[in-house]
Amino acid sequence: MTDWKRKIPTIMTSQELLDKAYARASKITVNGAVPFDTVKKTNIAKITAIGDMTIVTLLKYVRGFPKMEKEEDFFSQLVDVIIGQDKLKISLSNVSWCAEKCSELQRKYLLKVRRAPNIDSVAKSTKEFYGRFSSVVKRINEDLVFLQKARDSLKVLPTVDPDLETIVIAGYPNVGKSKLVEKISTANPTVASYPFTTKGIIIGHLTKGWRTYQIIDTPGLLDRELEERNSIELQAILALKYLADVIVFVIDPSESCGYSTEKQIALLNSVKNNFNGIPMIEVENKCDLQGNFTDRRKISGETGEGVDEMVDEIEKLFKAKRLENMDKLPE
Ligand SMILES: Nc1nc2c(ncn2[C@@H]2O[C@H](COP(=O)(O)OP(=O)(O)OP(=O)(O)O)[C@@H](O)[C@H]2O)c(=O)[nH]1
Ligand SMILES: [Mg+2]
Repeated sequence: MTDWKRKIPTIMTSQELLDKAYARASKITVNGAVPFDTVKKTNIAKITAIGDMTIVTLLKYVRGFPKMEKEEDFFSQLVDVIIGQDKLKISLSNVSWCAEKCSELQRKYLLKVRRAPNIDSVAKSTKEFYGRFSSVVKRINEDLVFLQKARDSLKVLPTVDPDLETIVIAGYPNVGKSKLVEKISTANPTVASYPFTTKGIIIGHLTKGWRTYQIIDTPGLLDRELEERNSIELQAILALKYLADVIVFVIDPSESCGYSTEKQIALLNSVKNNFNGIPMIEVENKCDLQGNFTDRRKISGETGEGVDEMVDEIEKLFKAKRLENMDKLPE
């Protein structure tokens, strides 16, 4: 699933597909015993090549796009936000239809040409094949153009691994989310683009024993209350729900982030409501500074204070979650 983005081929337009197939076919000659034989064999080879090439390419397009069967899935949600799942499904099914039609035409005209009694009749049938084939391929041009756009949009989706246990770090800007990801990551975090934000999301990995957790921070995503966002952007944010196994909500009681504690707590409540069911740890960061700290877990991404203990708590939540999932397994 993770590398499907690389598998989607460049999608040609109808005209490009036809030009390519016809150019290839124009180079084909097959020698026969007599001129009639030569013409017939050559045209049979051309029809075969044009059909095969186009069908193979179209089917490659259909297979290249990820199957979005599970709606409750991070990628499906994002695909829906960015390009619309329904539109994608319709275009892909039109491309399949076209491949099927091409195959029908190829079979039909190979038979016609094989049975043609003379050179004129071979030429006539071949010409007819070119005409009908072109028109079938041209009918899906809009779908091909759409798929090419979809491909470009999908390429900017974040490269996250949906199979890894994932910690999502949320909170207002400047509260120290990125610094925290950096602090607890075993390797340097990478930046991946995320729809509707100019900033990317930061992805880190934390390896503990033989387990690797994925840590994702949400810069610029949660800086306004969820209720205020437009629905498209909101959907993109909520897609994180399908990825998050544990949420760490970071509060900055020093308020050096520029937001009051009150505002931060309001966002915390809104995240709680929208991501309900996902275990959440609330931490107060920047404990090396002065502020209205409460009895929540205190940490400092700067000095590292309290960070190991926080990671222990995260691991405990994962353990509990795994046990819970084991209970759900069929007997
Ligand atoms: N004193 C102190 N400063 C911190 C701490 N954690 C982060 N900072 C500082 O706070 C500022 C913001 O930190 P970031 O990690 O970039 O914050 P962020 O939440 O990722 O911000 P956005 O990406 O804009 O949402 C930086 O100047 C950090 O150096 C901390 O524990 N103590
Ligand atoms: Mg950040």
